[in-house]
Amino acid sequence: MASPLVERLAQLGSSARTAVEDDRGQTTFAALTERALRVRGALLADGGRRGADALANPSSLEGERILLLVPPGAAWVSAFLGVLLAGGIALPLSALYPPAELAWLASDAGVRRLIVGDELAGVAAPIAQGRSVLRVEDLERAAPGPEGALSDIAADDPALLLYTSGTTGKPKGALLTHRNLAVQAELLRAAWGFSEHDALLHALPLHHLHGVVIALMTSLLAGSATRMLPRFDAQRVAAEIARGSVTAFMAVPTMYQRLFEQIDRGGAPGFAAGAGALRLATSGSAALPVTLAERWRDLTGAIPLERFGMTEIGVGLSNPLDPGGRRAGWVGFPLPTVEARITDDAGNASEWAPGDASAWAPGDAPGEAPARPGGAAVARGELWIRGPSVFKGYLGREDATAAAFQDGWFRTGDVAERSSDGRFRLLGRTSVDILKSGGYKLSALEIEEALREHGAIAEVAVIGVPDEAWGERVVAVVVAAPGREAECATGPLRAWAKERLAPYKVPRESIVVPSLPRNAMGKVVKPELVKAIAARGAEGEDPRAG
Ligand code: MLC
Ligand code: AMP
Repeated sequence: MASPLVERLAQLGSSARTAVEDDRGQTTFAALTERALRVRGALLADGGRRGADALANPSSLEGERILLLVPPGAAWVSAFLGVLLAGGIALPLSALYPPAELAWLASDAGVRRLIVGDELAGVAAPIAQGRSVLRVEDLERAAPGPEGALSDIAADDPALLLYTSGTTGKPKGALLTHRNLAVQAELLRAAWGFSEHDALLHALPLHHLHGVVIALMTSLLAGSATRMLPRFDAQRVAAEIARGSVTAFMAVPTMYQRLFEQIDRGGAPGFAAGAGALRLATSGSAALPVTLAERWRDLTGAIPLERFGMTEIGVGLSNPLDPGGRRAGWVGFPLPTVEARITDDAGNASEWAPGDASAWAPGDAPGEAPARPGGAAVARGELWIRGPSVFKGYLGREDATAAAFQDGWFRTGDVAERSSDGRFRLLGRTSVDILKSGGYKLSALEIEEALREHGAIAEVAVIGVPDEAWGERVVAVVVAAPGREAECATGPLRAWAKERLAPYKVPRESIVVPSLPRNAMGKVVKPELVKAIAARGAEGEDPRAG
């Protein structure tokens, strides 16, 4: 079967409507498609020129991973689509990553070519190391490349590689196929009522599912306009919303928190009217605190539409478009095509079939999806998901892919509860080592592994402490090598870690302790540490002391 994504892009390709608006101006679907086809042509021609690496098939990159370091905007989208249309796999990364982390990712993904925007040439330079660095501006001026071969791209060909942290030390590259992207975008278009009348305000990072797929692909494939900002900046976002030129906004809870701080500073004139006029405001990637949801409702008349997603499965559960059907603190119902299962501690499973697609027509709240025989009225346990939006596997990690699935179900590692009226809510994670800070998923083990390279650290435990602004705050609890306590204090440790880890993985605090609490097996009892450190914060002590 041919790629449904390519087919949809072809339908949009002649439209004179605005596809992307960035700080350089507006780009129509027709112009964007033309630019993407030129990128495709240049990638194929460049690939074909490289002696030993010559393409076996001159009209397909056949799954070559191409790293993108391009600022958000039309050029990012044309580079991304160009890679996909050439049969390649896009690996979009953040320019905020330090060179060491970018180099590791490029090498894990087997990257031979990078596409960079001029502004980010300096970021790309240290990781070039024998790889070719292509300027997006040059690619967009090339000839469009061989015609007709676009239909050779199959639905199950991988299109996107997103690195996600897990319970192993290093992140794993999740491969999402053309079908995954098309299904996810279509599910959300239908459930959230996107159309060519929409303009989405986009300020999410473009190296994770939320920004690339949930926001950008949904808007783009629905034929909506996407207003792309260079980065999230509360003042800028508040001004755009106040201007009333967008209809939809998607964000992580920390962004809502930042917007309220902006309002409280008196720095968001006209915001309430603009926000109230939005057709849709969604929240995801982390739990939206009920207080924030209610504050948004007081301002706009409706709580944000909260939904649950994950890199490997896309959005699985969503509150309905109809504000009356939403419930604060809950993430809603399985989307059509999504099968959900809850397995309790005793191994008892309840399963729910995909919701009735007609129940997801815009404006309607879905009805009760019947539990299969044996299904409990109220179920609580690990959430498993199955369906066509679930990813293909981790790049080069058959072991990890096999471990992530059981009987064809993807095990999310999230603990969920399903109420008797069919709604789901999340209760936490099965692993204490998976953290969420500002919507970014972090592996405590990955951060510990990096910190252990520091000569002054004898032992370390990384934990997530509940935090109003970030959801969880990353804290390193450290036993220092004798006489080297000063090097383990927050300031010096953060400076050291910033050279090695993406900024949001760097612990916000380091707490030096004489020893770590361990159980009889010698394992650090992290829940105990979290409680102790959260209590210190609550008592108003300086958590940096010690
Ligand atoms: C930035 N910093 C963070 C951080 N983001 N620290 C911890 N956690 C984070 N999430 C650091 C900065 O590096 C900086 O460090 C300091 O905090 C202050 O930075 P800032 O400029 O105030 O922050 P900002 O750059 O504005 O970032 C905040 C944010 C960002 C909320 C805009 O975190 C963000 O874009 N989050 C979205 C993450 C996301 O898209 N997740 C989706 C995953 S997919 P210093 O040292 O300089 O002070 C997924 C599936 C699904 O989860 O369901 O959606
Ligand atoms: P990621 O691996 O970065 O895609 O993050 C996916 C994880 O984010 C999920 O497994 C959940 O733990 C969390 N998540 C996403 N949406 C929500 C939500 N609405 N509420 C709580 N947690 C969420």
